[in-house]
Amino acid sequence: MSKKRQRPEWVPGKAGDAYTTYIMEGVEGGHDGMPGQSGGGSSHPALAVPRRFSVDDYIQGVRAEKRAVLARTITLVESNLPAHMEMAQEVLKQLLPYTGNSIRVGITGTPGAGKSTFIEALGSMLCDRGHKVAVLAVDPSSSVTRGSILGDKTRMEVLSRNKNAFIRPSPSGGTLGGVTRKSRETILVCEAAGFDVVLIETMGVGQSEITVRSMVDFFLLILLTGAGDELQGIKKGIMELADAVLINKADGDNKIRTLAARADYARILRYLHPATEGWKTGAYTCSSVTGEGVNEIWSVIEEFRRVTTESGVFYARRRSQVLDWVYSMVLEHLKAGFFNHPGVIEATPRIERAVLDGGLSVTAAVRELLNAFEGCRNTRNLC
Ligand SMILES: Nc1nc2c(ncn2[C@@H]2O[C@H](COP(=O)(O)OP(=O)(O)OP(=O)(O)O)[C@@H](O)[C@H]2O)c(=O)[nH]1
Ligand SMILES: [Mg+2]
Repeated sequence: MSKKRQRPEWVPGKAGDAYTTYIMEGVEGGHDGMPGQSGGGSSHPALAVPRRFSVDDYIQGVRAEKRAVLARTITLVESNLPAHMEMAQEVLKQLLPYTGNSIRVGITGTPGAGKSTFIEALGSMLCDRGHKVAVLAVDPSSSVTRGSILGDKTRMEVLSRNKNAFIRPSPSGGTLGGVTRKSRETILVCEAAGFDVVLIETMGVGQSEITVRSMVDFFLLILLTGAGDELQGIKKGIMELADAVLINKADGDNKIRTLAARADYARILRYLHPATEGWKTGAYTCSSVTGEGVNEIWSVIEEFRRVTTESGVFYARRRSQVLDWVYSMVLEHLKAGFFNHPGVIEATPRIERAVLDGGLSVTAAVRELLNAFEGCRNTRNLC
């Protein structure tokens, strides 16, 4: 097992800041997920962390809202090493009673629509009001664009310095399923650390929107105007996932156009199936730069929470999300087990060739692959 140690990458100019976020890869080496005291966030004795953490150290640190321990716990949760995963599950189990007390908001939209800038504006406003805001990213391509949320493109410089905010870049590596597990568990850890607002920026396209929808209470779609076609390639399906559509950049010369776009979207939304039972998805405008309209969107989110809590939809969705999570993980495991099975790996080239040459039907190919996986056991009924 390699002892590869990850070098923490500090946000420029923030070294020693107890509240600073730093970017770190998922753990692959033989350590327990943190760089030890040097990377723990501070040389201040109150924040110093020992090299090896027990389950109790994690729990107590998270519950005491220590940033360095929170970051370290998330790193543990993101680890793919079996020993870390086992420990992470024990930590999560013990943190579970303290989770669930946040509003989870997913934010999606076309590239450059202003998602990060909006999060900076909303998050800063909420922190000023005494909320504790965690910002996470879900990006299935993050193994390539690792850390982009805090990279050159970041619009969260102010928020990342706020003592009430915690920003975590996308977990690195793996399939969307792997990234999702890490993101969901990270939400729980943040909640146990007392964060009452969790904002999740989706950075991928397509499937990641559906995945983020399945882990949040409120889903916000940020759009722009003036991009030619009014729907900007946003499919009807994505609009049907949204609890609010926000047309951003309502400032300067663009303001008047955003108002027209808002009316257009409001009209379209009338014909779409609402994402949440008993809630009417509306269209709004805001400027993340001037801040105009940001407060209004937060009021919409609060109203959503009130209405859906009263109707029971809020917790019904949370419960069904947990079950979805269980079965999506079961499917992930089955899928990985299938494609990594030596018999399947060996048989695949021959079967693929036979199907493409027309010598084997698709159904027969499926049966052969399943036979290779299960050794002829009970596979006939599946085909
Ligand atoms: N005028 C104006 N510009 C904005 C507003 N919001 C964002 N921008 C600008 O739009 C650009 C993209 O903003 P981001 O917040 O990075 O957009 P994003 O959706 O997070 O982008 P990706 O993460 O790359 O998909 C930046 O140059 C912002 O300064 C706004 O409300 N008004
Ligand atoms: Mg962004």
